[in-house]
Amino acid sequence: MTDHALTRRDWLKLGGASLLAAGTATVPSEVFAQYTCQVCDVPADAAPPQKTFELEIGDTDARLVDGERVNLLAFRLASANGAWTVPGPVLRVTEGMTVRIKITNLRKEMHAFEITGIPESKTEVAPNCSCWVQFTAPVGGTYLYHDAFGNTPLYRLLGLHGVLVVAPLNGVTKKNATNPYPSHTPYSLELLTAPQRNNITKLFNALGTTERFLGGPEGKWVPCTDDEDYSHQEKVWVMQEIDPRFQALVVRGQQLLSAPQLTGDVVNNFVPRYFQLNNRSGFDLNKGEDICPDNYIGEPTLIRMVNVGIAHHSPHIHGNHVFRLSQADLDPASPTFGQVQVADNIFEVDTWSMWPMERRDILLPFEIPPDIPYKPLLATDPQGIQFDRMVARQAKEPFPLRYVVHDHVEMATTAGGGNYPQGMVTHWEIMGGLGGRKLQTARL
Ligand SMILES: [Cu+2]
Repeated sequence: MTDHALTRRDWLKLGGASLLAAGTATVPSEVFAQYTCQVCDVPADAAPPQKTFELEIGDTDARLVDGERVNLLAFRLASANGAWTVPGPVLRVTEGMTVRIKITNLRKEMHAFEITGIPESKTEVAPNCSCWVQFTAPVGGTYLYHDAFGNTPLYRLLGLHGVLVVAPLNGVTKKNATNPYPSHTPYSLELLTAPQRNNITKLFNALGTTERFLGGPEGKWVPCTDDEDYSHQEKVWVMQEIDPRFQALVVRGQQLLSAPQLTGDVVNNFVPRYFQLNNRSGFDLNKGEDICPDNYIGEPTLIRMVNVGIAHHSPHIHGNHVFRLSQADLDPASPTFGQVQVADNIFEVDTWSMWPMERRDILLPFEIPPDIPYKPLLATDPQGIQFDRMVARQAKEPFPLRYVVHDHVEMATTAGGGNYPQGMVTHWEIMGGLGGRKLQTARL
């Protein structure tokens, strides 16, 4: 790299090449062969699965924020009857479970499947064929499934990616003299090192029980149930990028078009023009329960973030700091490559890095923002009369309070080559003061 300022392309290279095994091998679709289905069933004597998913690989399209349309490769649950989604469906399992996944390739080129950090989940699937994989769910955390066929990020960038959430087996803190309410955490406490366990335990126990994190027993983090993609207190954000020149290679029902000038070196040829969360950007991210946390004070929210693109991102939020709970080990040379690393020293940050293939869990505490006129009154008025005035719209800052979420890597706040702020920009929302959810539910 030269000593002048980084160009856009250099940034992309930095993001992609430094962390990915950036394959320059021939892209699979260059070879148009007749495939026969390989035998890839789980052995007849394999343990019976406790959870089974059937995924299909096919194609779909999407309208981008500026009206452009692109074709995408997509996953769907075989049972979903036609609902192809990018990212793919959120798969939820519990640590230690025997999980079986059937992958059926409805496209006309070879595809592959793997879950980062779970080597047994890896397979390849020929056109119109199915393969089964079976594995034991690893420790609690956020995982990413994707198609890395040919050892390039091509199919991942074209849309074949999704999140697997592993719920912990022993994630609940103990009730004792100093801790009146057991707290759910996203991690298996017994499997953590002492510093990790202490940090996670202290933070999740503090929720709802301290002067800073209000709410009492209602102020706890509540995990998603098994059949939910997301909930009030748990969101899944998939950061992705679109280069329409690559998407144009996807033609519905046909083999991927051949374009060696692009696919011969995906990382260096890919120039993202759209920067998205869950396949939307800018105006299209102004609402959506999958993305926008809209909760009351004292409803801490976990955000599971993965970056499936090849650019580096640096998300930043206003209003509250977040707690950086865990990340994936991204060092291919590390013996724990791909595994979830829970922080042994939890940092409170207002921006954090998201390298390609990074998976990070962060906790948005929904504490009282430091810049609203509520906290000074707390000592004399624990019920928060000022908050009541705000709810009644008698104060200068009525609810909801909305705070921006955006990327500090500025290019990612644009769309279509400069249209600002139509990129990776959204918001979170404080709907009201303490106990607001209860009141709202009572009214309904
Ligand atoms: Cu900002």
